[in-house]
Amino acid sequence: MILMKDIVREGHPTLRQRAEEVKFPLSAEDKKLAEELMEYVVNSQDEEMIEKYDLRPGVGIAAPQVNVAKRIFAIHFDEDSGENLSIIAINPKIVSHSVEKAYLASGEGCLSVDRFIPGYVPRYARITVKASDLEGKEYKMRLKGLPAIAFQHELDHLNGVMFFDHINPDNPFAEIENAIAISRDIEE
Ligand code: NB4
Ligand code: NI
Repeated sequence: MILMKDIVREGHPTLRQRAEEVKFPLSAEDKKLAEELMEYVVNSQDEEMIEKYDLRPGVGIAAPQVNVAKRIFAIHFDEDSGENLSIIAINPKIVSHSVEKAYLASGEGCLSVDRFIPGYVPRYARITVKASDLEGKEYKMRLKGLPAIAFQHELDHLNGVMFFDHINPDNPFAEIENAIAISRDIEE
């Protein structure tokens, strides 16, 4: 299972690389990696597992964060989070997006960043995405709200982009044109 020691941190070169497309059928290694990414996210939302393995809670994690430059990530919102989304995304793409932007009112954090970086992270409010599942079957979905924010945060990791790259350096809380604020209580 993935532990915090396996997660590379800010400054590690893999976090600034463009990750490679994954070939199908998936190798046993890639299948195991994808499943372990999902396992981490699910474990990181389980009080006992958090306690036992000192995990940092998360709703998503991308392969480059465990030092594998491959285009795979997992996102998991458990049922009582009100968002029912649990996906493994392989070779994900944003097909189209709204003009309207959105941002988390509380800002964003990252398992690969061991410091709080204040500021709004502007993202698209609504996106249509496509990706492949473990069997190589392509799926398409429309996302909005926190799931859309999470998908864009993870996709950024596959392109070597960190959330703080999007924060306005001069005024981190500058009003973002044509954007909606998403407020969620994020207990991290
Ligand atoms: C990815 C998120 C940062 C902004 C929003 C949130 C948490 C992360 C990073 C968008 C995606 C990880 C991956 C949370 C969290 C709310 C839901 C359910 C019960 C606890 C969980 C806490 F932990 N971000 N952490 N950061 N990243 N919500 N929640 N709660 O997930 O670096 O690249 O369990
Ligand atoms: Ni992250």
